[in-house]
Amino acid sequence: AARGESDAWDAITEMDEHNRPIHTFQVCNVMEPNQNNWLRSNWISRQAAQKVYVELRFTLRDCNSIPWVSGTCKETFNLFYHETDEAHGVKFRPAQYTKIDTIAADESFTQMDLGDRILKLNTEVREVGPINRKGFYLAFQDIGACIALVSVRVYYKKCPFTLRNLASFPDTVPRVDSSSLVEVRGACVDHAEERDTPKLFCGADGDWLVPLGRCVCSVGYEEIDGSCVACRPGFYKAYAGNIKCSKCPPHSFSYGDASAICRCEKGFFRAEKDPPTMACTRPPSPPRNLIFNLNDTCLLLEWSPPSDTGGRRDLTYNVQCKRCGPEPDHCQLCEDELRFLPGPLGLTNATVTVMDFSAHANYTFEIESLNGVSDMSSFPRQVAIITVSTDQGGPSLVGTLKKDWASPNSIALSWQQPEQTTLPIIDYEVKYYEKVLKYSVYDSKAPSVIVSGLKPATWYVFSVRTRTAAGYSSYSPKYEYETTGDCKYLRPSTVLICCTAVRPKNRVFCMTLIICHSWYFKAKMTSEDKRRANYQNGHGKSIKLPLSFSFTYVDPDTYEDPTQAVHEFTKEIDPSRIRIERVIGAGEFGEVCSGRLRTPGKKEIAVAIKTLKGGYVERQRRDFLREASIMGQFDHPNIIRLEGVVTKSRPVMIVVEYMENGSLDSFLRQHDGHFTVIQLVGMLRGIASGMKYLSDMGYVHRDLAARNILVNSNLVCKVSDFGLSRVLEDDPEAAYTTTGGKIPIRWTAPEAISYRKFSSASDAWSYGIVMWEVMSYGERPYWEMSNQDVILSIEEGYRLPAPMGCPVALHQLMLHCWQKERNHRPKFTDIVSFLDKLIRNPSSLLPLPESPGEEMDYPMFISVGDWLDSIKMSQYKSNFMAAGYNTLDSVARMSIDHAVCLYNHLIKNGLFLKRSLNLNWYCNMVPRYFTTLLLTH
Ligand code: ACK
Repeated sequence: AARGESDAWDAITEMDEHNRPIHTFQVCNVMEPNQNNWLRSNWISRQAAQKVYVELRFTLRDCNSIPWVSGTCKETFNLFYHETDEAHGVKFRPAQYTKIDTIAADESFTQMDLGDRILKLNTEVREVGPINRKGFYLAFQDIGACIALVSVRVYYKKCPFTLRNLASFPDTVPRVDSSSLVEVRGACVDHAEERDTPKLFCGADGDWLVPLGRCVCSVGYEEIDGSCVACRPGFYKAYAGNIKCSKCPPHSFSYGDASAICRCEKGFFRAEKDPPTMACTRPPSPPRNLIFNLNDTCLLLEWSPPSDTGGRRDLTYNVQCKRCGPEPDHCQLCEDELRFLPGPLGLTNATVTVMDFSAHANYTFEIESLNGVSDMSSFPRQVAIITVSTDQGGPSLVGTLKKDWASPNSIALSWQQPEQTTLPIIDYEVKYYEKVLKYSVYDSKAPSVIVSGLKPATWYVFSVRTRTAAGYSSYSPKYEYETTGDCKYLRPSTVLICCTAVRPKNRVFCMTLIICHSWYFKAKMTSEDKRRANYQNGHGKSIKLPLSFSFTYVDPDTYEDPTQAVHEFTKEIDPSRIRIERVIGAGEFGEVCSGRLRTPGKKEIAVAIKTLKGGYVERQRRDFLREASIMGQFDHPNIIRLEGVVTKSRPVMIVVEYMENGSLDSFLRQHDGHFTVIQLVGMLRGIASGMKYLSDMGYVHRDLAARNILVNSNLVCKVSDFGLSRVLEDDPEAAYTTTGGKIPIRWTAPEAISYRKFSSASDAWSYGIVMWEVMSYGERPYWEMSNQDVILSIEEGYRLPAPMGCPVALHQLMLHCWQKERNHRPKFTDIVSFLDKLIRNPSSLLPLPESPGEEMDYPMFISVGDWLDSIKMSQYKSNFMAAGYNTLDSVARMSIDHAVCLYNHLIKNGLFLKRSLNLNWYCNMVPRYFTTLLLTH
C-alpha cells in the first residue's frame, strides 16, 4: 500500500495470539478532531473481471473504552476506489475517488481485550463495479477511528473451467448484472462429437447452471470418467453415443484399438443389412430328405430344412428344373416350361407344387437352400437333387383357346378338336386359375366350356388338355383374360368420393359419416376402453368429440407406453425456437427458467421452461413428462397453458406460458395487505373456475395449494403443478409422513389422508385452505402446529379461524369446504357462483357477520341463542347473556379473559379440543378467532 497525504497511518508489525507476526496499517488519532487520514493501495489490475469483491479484515477500538475522547473518536472508516488505465505512481488526489461504503465494525475491542490479547477481527466484503478501466486503486479514509487494517483481499468470481456432458467449458467471468446469465458454448472432449450444442450458463456467483445439450463419444470410443476412451481389441462400438464398447459378436474379431466394427472370421459373412451387433454367419447346408409326390395334374416336391442354417433366420429355397434326354449330359433348363406354386425362387416353406409338366418326361429338380449371405460365399453351393419321370400323357393336342363371350362372372371358351388321335378322347380338362391364386379344373366332354363363378375385374389363366386312355396330353398354350368390372365390388373409398355428388342435404349426412368413421378409428387408437371407462362410470358422461366442452381427461398412466401420451397430448417444439434468458427457480426435476418462444408467423411470447436435469433415469423422465401430458389436455384461462415440450433433444423441457408474478403464496407474502377484498375474491374466483373445469374433466388435482397457483401480471391466477397424483398413488407411506413428506397434510381432506380417497370433493377441501391462504396473505395454514396435531385437531372438529379482516361470508365458505362429510362440501360450480354473487354484491364482503335476513347461500346465525343451539351448546345461553354477549358481533369481540375462561371450561368438561391445541398458541389467537373456534365445533 502507498501512504496518503497525512502520514497518519503507520505500517506496524505485531504478533497475533499465536505469536505469529502480522503486518498491519494502523491509525489511532482519536483525541484530535477533524481527522482525514488516507491510505491508498497500489494499482490493482482488474484482469478479466467487471465486478470485484474487496474483503477487509480489521480491528477497531471501542470508543467507549477510551476515556476522554467523546466527540472526536469514530468507530467507522470509509472505503473508496478510483478506476484508471495505468498506475499513477505516487500521485494521489482524494477528490478523484468514489466512495464504496462506510465500514463499521461488528466487533470492537476494549482495553480489557487488549490486556487479554484477544484480537476481535472483523471481516467485511464489498462489491465494486462495474469496472471498465484496466485497473483501480482502493483508498481508506480514516476520520478519527482507532483501526488496524490487517488484510485486504481483492478478488473476482468466475465460473471455473469444467467438464460437463463430455464438453469442456472455459473459465468464464459472470455478468455484472447479477440476474442475467452468460451463455457459454462447450467444446467436445477428444473423440467426442456434438449431439445438441452443449451449453452452460454462468451465474453471478460463479456457479454453472442449466446444462443444455451434450457431446457423445464417437464410434470406437466409450465414456470412462468424463472422457472418451478407445475400445480395446476384441471390442467395438459402431455408433456414436453414450453406450459402452461391446464384445465382438460370435465369429468376428477386432485386433486394434478403437474399432467401429468387428471383422468376420474366414468363411463367415455379414449381409448388407445386418447390424454390427449381429454374429457373422455363413450359407446354409443343402435341404435334406427331398421327396416327390406325383398325381394326374401336379407334382409335389417336399424336403426338410438344412441341418445348418448358417446362424441366420432368413432361409429360402430355390428350385431349378432340368429336363434330360436319354443321355444324362443332355439336359436343358426347364423352369420356364413349368409352373411352380408358389414359385420357383425365394420359397420360404419346404415344399413346392409343380404343374404343367409333360407326360413321358424326365425332370431333375435341384433344391438349393439360401440365406442372406449365400451370395457372399465363393464356395460352390450344395443342392438336393431328385429326378422325376412323368410317365403319362403326350404332347398338347389342343390348339389356341378362343373366347366366345364373357360376362363379369363367366366366360365361354372353345378350342379346335384334335384332328387325329390314336385313342379316342375321353374328355378335356380345362384348368383355370386366378393369376395370383389357386387353380381349378373343369372337365368337359365337348371342345368348349362355360366357366362361371369368376370374380369380376380379375385376371384369369386358362388352358386345356385332352385325356385319353393313355393319360393326359400336355396343356395347350395359356390363355389369359381379365373379367370386366361391376358396381357391386367398388371399394368403400369410392363411396366416399361419391358423396360429393349427392344433394346438399344428403351431403351433410355423408360428411358426418366420414367424420364419425375417422373418429371411430381415433377413439380406438387413443382411448381404449380401460382409459375412458372410469370417466364414463364415474361421471355419467359419454365421449363426444370434437367439441371441447365434453372432453374428459385421460390419465397418461393408462398408456402402456407413456411416450405415446406425450405424443398425443403435447406439441414437440424445436429447441432453436426457445431462448433461455434466466433461471427463476428450482423445480422438482431441474431448473425452471424464463425465456422467449418464437413461433413462425406469431408474436414471440414469454415462457417458463422447466428442464429435466441430466443424469435422469427413465422413470424420472416419464414422471417429468407426465405433467406435460396432463397439462396438454387442458384449455382454460385459469389453467396454466402448455406451449409444448422438447423431448427429441437434451435437455428435455416443458414450455409453459410465463406468469410474471410467480407462485401465489410468495406473491401474497411479498404484498401483504396490498389488495382489496374484491381483488382477493377475484383471484379466488379464478382458481375456483379453473378447478371447476378440472373437475368437469374428471381430473382430481390432489395438490391444490397457493404454492401451486401461478399469478400473471394482470393478477389472473392459474392452477398448475399436475405431477403429484401418481406419487401419492404409488406411495403408501406418503399419506402418513409427518416430516413434511410427499402428502401435503395441511391441504388435504381427512378421508384422503386416512384412506387415500381423493376426489373433486377432497380438492374442494384443499380449495378452502387456499381461500384461507389467500385471505391471510400467504400465512401457513395451522401455523407452526405439527402435521400430527393438524390431523388430530381436524379429527376433533377444529377448523382454521377466519384470517384477520376476512369477510364472514368467505370464512363460512371455507368452513363449508371443510365439512367432514365430503358429499356435503360445495361443488366447484357452487363455489364459482357463490363468489360471483359476492363480487356483484360487495357489501356482503364486510368483515363482520351479515345482518340477519340477508339472502345468503350459507347459513347465517341470527342470534347467539340460535347459534349456541346449532352447535349443541344450548346450556351456555344464560352464561353468554349474563356476560353481555347477546349478539354474534359481541361474541366475536369477546375479551381474552372470558375467552380463556370459556375455553378452559370447555376443555375441563371434555367438550372440545381435548388434546390438539396447545394453550400458548390458542391464547395468541383469542379473542379474534374465538367465534370461529366455536362456530366450527
Ligand atoms: O415463486 P416463483 O417465482 O414461481 O418460483 C417458482 C419457481 O419457478 C420454481 O417452480 C416459478 N415458476 C414456475 N412456473 C412458472 C411460470 N409458468 N411462470 C413464471 N414463473 C414460474 C415459480
